[in-house]
Amino acid sequence: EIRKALYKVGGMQCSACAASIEKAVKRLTGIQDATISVLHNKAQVVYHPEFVNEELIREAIEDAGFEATLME
Ligand code: 9UX
Repeated sequence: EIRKALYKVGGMQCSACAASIEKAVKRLTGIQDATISVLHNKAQVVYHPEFVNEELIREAIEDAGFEATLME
């Protein structure tokens, strides 16, 4: 099973910001893909719910230094 989570992300200013979020999220077990858009202030994450959940992903983005709000 895979699920998708979309987050509004605050605090990104450059592509290095997006790269650091992608790295932080992909470090979690159960992440299939993470696509970060500086332009749209969004993070789209595809994950396996047996291993990880929306809140753990949100916390990983926050721990990387950004504001994250689950959208859907
Ligand atoms: Mo550069 Mo993006 O310091 O924060 S990584 S603006």
